[in-house]
Amino acid sequence: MNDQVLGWVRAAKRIAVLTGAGMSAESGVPTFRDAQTGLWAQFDPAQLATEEAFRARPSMVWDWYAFRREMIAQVEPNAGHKALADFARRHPGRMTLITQNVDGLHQRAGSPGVLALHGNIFEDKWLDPPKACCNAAAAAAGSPPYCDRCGNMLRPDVVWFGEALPLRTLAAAEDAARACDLMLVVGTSGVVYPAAGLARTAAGKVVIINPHPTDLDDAADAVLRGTAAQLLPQLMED
Ligand code: BJW
Repeated sequence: MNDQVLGWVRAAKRIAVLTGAGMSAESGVPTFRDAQTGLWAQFDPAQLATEEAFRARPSMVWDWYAFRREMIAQVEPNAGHKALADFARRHPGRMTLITQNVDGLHQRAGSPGVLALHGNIFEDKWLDPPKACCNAAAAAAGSPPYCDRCGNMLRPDVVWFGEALPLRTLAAAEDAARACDLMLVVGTSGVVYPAAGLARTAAGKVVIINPHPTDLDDAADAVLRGTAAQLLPQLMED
């Protein structure tokens, strides 16, 4: 382990952690953009992760999310998720955990107050503003489920391209980035904004944990080439 970075962790009063899909890779959740194994190695994201795609092919997009829900429900938080949750338990109030992941694994590991920028794959919301007749608990079974009075469809409560991030969650993440003296950027390619911008506006030192180069490496004070489940337990052990 890099002694300089260990020193930064020990000295930091406020640590922000920004995680991406690589955080959950060792739990068995595929990333998006890894060339061979990524979810988008065979799919065009514009065909799946936009409102336009859902309106054009609701069953196809719904079924893709249903497949991912089933897969994620079967995996467990890894040693990296657990190291962050344990650190938060030992150092209440010292760390803010910001994630782009929709898989809920940080929350299942026990991390408190997770700022989930891109939503939660296990929750649904109405595609169009709900009317009085739209009752999610009584939605007609379908792929996707729908309101049998007005035809409104349920969709996963995740943030697609072109959609705004949850306002308060993003504001809290921006505050944490501006206030931190250390930001750990774990398992993200750093290509999706505004999440990636948090690393560029971090007030403190920026440390990247990733086995491969990322778009944020130029913003880093240190880059640790390794995986989340290997490096986080060593880094967060104190
Ligand atoms: C490991 C590892 C191991 C492997 N350990 N590491 C500024 C500039 C340019 C464009 C824009 C901009 N601002 C906004 C945009 C547009 C757009 C955008 O960013 N486009 C770019 C792609 C060009 N952004 C948006 O549209 C956002 N909305 C927005 O800006 O709204 C504005 C608005 C305001 C007001 C009103 C209306 C609109 C929304 C972005 C939503 C992103 N959604 C997705 C899908 C979520 C749902 C789902 O899960 O299906 O979020 S896209 C996808 O990418 C997902 C991820 O959270 C996100 C980031 O991916 P991530 O996590 O980085 O994964 P990968 O696969 O890219 O990388 C994995 C990494 O892990 C790799 O580096 C590996 O090496 C590494 N790794 N194993 C550690 N074991």
